[in-house]
Amino acid sequence: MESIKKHDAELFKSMNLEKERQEAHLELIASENFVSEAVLEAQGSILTNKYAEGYPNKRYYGGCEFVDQVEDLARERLKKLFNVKYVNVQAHSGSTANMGAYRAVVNHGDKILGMSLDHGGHLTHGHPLNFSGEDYEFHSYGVDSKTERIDYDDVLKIAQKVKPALIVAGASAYSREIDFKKFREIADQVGAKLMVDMAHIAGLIAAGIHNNPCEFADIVTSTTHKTLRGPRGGIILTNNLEIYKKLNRVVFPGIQGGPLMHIIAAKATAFKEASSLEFKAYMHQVVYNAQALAKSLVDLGFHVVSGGTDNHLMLVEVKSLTGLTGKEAEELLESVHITCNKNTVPNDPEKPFITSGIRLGTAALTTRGFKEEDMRLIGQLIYDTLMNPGNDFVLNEIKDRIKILTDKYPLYH
Ligand code: DSN
Repeated sequence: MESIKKHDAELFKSMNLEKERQEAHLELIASENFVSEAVLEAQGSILTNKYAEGYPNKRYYGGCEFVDQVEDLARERLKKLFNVKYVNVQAHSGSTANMGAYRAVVNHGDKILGMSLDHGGHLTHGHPLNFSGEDYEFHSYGVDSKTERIDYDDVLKIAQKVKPALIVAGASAYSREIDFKKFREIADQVGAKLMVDMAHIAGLIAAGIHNNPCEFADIVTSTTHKTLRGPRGGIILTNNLEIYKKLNRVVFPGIQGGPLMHIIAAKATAFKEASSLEFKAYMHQVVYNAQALAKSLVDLGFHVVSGGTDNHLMLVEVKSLTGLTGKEAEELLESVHITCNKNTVPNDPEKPFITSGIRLGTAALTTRGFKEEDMRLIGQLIYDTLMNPGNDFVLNEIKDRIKILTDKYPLYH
């Protein structure tokens, strides 16, 4: 940040504070990660200067021969990573990727069945204030009240009643492996198309830890910045040529103008990283770490939704044990440098801005090198923090323990 430091002291101050925050805090937000130097370099590169509306070899601007190479590289690597025939790497975000996917496979006003937000779904899966809830008639399925897992028989029953044109599988706060084959069978039984939003678990799928939705779904979307550990952005994948042709028109010129070529370059290098053996080992460690953290929280008396996790995240109901709402827990944890987000738990009596739970994820800390023993210690520190609101002596001790931990695993040397 040398040039920013020299030419824009005001901006540098805030950016540097954020760098220090990332270094000094335990980052447990399940949708965040720390990218490699290569991804950072690509995002900060001269590719940001180029307009390239259209697709490789069919652009609306001159001088695109080299950015064509970049986009082709990203596309080829992505296809190989998920063993899929066609991809679009231009979506600026997960949200526009989902908008593109909906427009490619259903019509305005059609019925769509997705997971309800308060059971782990996502805003773009039909929230009334989101474009998805405005443009389509959304219906929802949730998790079973006893097992707190998706009950596929129940999904089928709802699908038979609703008769949706599209079923959406995928979530932003669901800790169990999703059976995409079962979702395909349900979709086939009711004559619906199947879309999978794999944003949270894309890294696990790339590493072969969870089943690959590209084998079963008509269309698959993802962000690239969560477990996949790339730049902020979206991608869309399909094995269906007709859907692919429509999708490309829908993304450009339908939704977006010029693609962000510097971000596409960063996606390309992230896809290369994600195809390595090191990445596979990293993803396994993410899951081991999540399981160690979940177990330590359960052992300490917390209710972890569904009893544990098969992926990188968990939902922890904090209110019954600590008397704190999710909002209070988030704020208290932040005060000792543990960063996470409040989250509704299934059938939460609290409003989404208050909640009874928090969501924790291990992708970012695992990138720093944290292992299971560190996770067990973090579980204890979370417990000690939430059981001692207002006890400055204990909270300061916890802060010191966290400093030792973050110093042990430096970020960006
Ligand atoms: N906001 C993301 C998350 O935290 O899961 C989803 O887009």
